[in-house]
Amino acid sequence: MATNRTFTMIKPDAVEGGHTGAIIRMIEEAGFRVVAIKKTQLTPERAGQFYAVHRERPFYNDLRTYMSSGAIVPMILEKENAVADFRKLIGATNPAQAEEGTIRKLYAKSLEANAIHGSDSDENAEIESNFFFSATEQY
Ligand code: RTP
Ligand code: MG
Repeated sequence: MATNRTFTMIKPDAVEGGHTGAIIRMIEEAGFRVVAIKKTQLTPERAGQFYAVHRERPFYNDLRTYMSSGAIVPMILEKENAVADFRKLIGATNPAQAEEGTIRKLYAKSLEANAIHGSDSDENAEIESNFFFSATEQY
């Protein structure tokens, strides 16, 4: 399988909780290379844009508010089979259903405040990477 990329962000609850370093360590120990990284905060408008695919869902407004409530740490990651392997590393959306040893099992607080995002396809990984990083920041 060829090396490819995924996009992630550590969400406000996990940054606020002081788990950024531990989460990045887990990601690197799982074999991912950090291609790009920063700390920033979304406005409600930009959070809504990022999760626009969910705009008809009942949780959309809460999600916008939560995702703009504090600092986040977006990253681009590289590894063989990056998208699928990263989704495995983070675990199920609902931490109550996440497997032992996954990032969400260890650090998520709730279904909404679930510590970390992971792209769900190669196509979305590229769109989401470009949402946060210019071409000259992606090494
Ligand atoms: P993500 O996009 O953040 O990696 O999460 P995911 O694929 O595992 O889950 P998705 O269905 O894309 O949902 C996006 C985020 O919305 C919040 N959520 N809240 N209250 C609710 O019912 C609910 N459901 C989802 C979570 O923060 C979820 O990660
Ligand atoms: Mg998703």
